[in-house]
Amino acid sequence: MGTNLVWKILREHLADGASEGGEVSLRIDHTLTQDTTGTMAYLQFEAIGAPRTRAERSVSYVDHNTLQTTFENADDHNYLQDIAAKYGLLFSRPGNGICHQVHLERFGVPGKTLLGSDSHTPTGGALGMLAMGAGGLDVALAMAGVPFSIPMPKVVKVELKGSLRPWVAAKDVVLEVLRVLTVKGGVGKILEYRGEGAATLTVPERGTITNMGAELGATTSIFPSDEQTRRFLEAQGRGGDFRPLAADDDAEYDETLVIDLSTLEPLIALPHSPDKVVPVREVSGMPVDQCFIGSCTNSSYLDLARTAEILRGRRVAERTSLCIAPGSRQTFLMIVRNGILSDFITSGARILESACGPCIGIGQAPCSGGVSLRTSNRNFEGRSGTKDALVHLVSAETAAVSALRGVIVDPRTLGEAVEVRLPEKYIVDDTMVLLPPDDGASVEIRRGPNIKPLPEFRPMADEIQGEALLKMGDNITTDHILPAGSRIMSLRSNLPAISEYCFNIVDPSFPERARNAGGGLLVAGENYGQGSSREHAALSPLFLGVKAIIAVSYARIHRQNLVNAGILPLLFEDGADLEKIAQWDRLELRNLRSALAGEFVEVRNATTGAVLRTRHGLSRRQREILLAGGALNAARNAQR
Ligand code: MIC
Ligand code: SF4
Repeated sequence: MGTNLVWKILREHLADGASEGGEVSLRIDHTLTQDTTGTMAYLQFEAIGAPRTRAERSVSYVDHNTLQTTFENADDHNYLQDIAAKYGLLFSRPGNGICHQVHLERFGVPGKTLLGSDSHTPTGGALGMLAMGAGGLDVALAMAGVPFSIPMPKVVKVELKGSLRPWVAAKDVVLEVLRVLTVKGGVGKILEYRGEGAATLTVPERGTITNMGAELGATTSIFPSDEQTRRFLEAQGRGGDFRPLAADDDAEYDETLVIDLSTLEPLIALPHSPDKVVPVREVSGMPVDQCFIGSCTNSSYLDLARTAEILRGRRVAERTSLCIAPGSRQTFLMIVRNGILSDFITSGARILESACGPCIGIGQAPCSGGVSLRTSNRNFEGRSGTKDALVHLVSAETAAVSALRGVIVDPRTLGEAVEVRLPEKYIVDDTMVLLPPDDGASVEIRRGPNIKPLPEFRPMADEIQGEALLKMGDNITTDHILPAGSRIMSLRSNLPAISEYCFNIVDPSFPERARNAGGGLLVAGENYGQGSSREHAALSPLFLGVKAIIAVSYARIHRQNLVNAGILPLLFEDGADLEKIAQWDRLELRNLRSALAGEFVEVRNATTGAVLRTRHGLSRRQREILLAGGALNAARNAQR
């Protein structure tokens, strides 16, 4: 039996083979960070004490906190720029674009591993990279040369048959996958796309699909490196980076999903979850307050060129605002030079800088109760900046046609489909990427007052006692745990300040209650911590005294972030036991060191007298990290 593409790349990168506890540890070739996770990642990299990044290519991007209403963000940008110069990283300046788009265009290489402190790092899978998201500390460790571990993945063959019909987009493909698999359907899995349908999709279209694999909870998604990849890299002036890569014809997979592209129609994810997917026609006619075309999912030149074909010579509806953010400076330059920008402005669109912007609630918050149609990847409650906004996720085509009509509408109603091809040559101008000096030793690092020292990490106690400070249901997102938005996100380098917003969307009184109770535990349902890679969603609860969490299941990145922070993430042995704990119940966990050596950890509910069995499901590596009081302590101990 032959080998699938995922295992071909994994095998080339195995650090210690498959280790105990069902993990695979991998050598990492490329790393990326973005500003809102980067500051914490580099504070930790400094604490690890490595002289320079050991990755082949490390890029620090500034693309999230680009709105500078007060000093914090600009200070953080300066810190990141100096860190890059000192430690041998490329620095992509604010204005150069969204990390995933820019990495795809300028840096991604087929067959390489990429670790990024952002959950949408798997976008790189569009080029045949094995690209994974992680917390900042894991990226810092990878830069210091420490292998990165993932749970032994199940590889899913996603066989794409046929080809897309007019007006149906790559976004509709991934929305269909979300409809079928749901937001937890990808946990522990890598999706490998292949088949005749895959061959018809360009790299930017593949990028839309691999990008939203993050919403499935998948470890990553990947396409083969084929003629489409060669064309894209050559158009980027990087033909030399091309390497053909594909699964063997008789490759084995753990699971298979077949999608016939020719049967798909325009789809839409309804509020507040990316898997609440229905055909657009089912909700057509609903008035739309706002459309946003942008984000790392749908902001490529191809997306904007298609949008221009739709908008040219037409006007945006009077009660609808259309904003467009090109994903990268390259795309921006392209649309300026070929007149697309003028088409946009003439149609009444509002143009934003190349950055995450509205996707993460940094600007363009919808009106109260507003209906917003976005080409981004997440429509979690409150993420747009307006708690009661109704955010829907769609393709650029659906957003553009709906912006013209002022109501949600199936784009097929516009008539003949637009035909846009991948450019022969992209404009290449990398002057907004700064190269580090050969020796950065003398670089002085500017540290603004927003950059606060790291918290103290203490070795795990043998006994944990406390109240269940919060009891939550299924699919709690990192936006619930630590909300997005420009105000809160500017505090990412300031743990004491940002912790005041911990669980703000669930219960704003949480920080005060946690402090008054002297810390405690959290209880949750399935897929706890889905969404972002932000390790602040673990560090803030830690800062407020949370010592353990008991959940039915966890999202991969968040679970590892909890371990890295030194918070014990336990699993209910029987999901129904969730009902045996109420908020405020007093919980006791004893003899933890010996319990962790085995499989089970007993939790006593001192309020009701019930005794529950939980599992830890942790590898030896993870247990050692927890006992040391987090990954930073463990790394420091290893150096002694
Ligand atoms: C997101 O899309 O939620 C973010 C903002 O890009 C996060 C990273 C962060 O919280 O800084 C992610 O996806 O990892
Ligand atoms: Fe930025 Fe949104 Fe992409 Fe996150 S999902 S990296 S906030 S554009």
